[in-house]
Amino acid sequence: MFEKTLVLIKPDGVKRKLIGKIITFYEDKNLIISSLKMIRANDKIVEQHYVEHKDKPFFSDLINYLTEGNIVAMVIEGENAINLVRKINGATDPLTADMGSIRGMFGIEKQRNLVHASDNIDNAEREIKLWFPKVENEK
Ligand code: FUP
Repeated sequence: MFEKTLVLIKPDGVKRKLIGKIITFYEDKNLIISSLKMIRANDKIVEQHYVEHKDKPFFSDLINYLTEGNIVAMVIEGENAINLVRKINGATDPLTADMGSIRGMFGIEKQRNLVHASDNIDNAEREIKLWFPKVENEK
């Protein structure tokens, strides 16, 4: 199925100058970057983004991490884009992530794991609206 998914390159990915390498992973699998912007996120948007984790013990650390520096937000499209992008990203913990994945190759720790990608169609739609609320969303 042709899908859209929301991907973030988190502040550690930007600081470590991995933007180009990370985007290349997606493009090399023929996925399309249909929207892209760099932003410094505020607490409000990140809290909404990670609403499903709001009661977890790591929630406040997660908000601090996502707001500490610039983020690259992207909408990525293609056949099975949701699952394909999550496979390219690798498991949440870089220690267990496949070595050929972004987190497996460049990840150092479980929380600062470089990238985010939507995990299902409903969340993809919700997250795309959250990060790209205006014209980009109407394409
Ligand atoms: P993922 O879907 O791979 O991004 O992972 P989750 O939705 O499970 O977790 C979201 C973010 O919370 C992760 F990217 C990192 C952080 N996290 C922790 O800091 N500690 C944990 O035990 C689990 C997740």
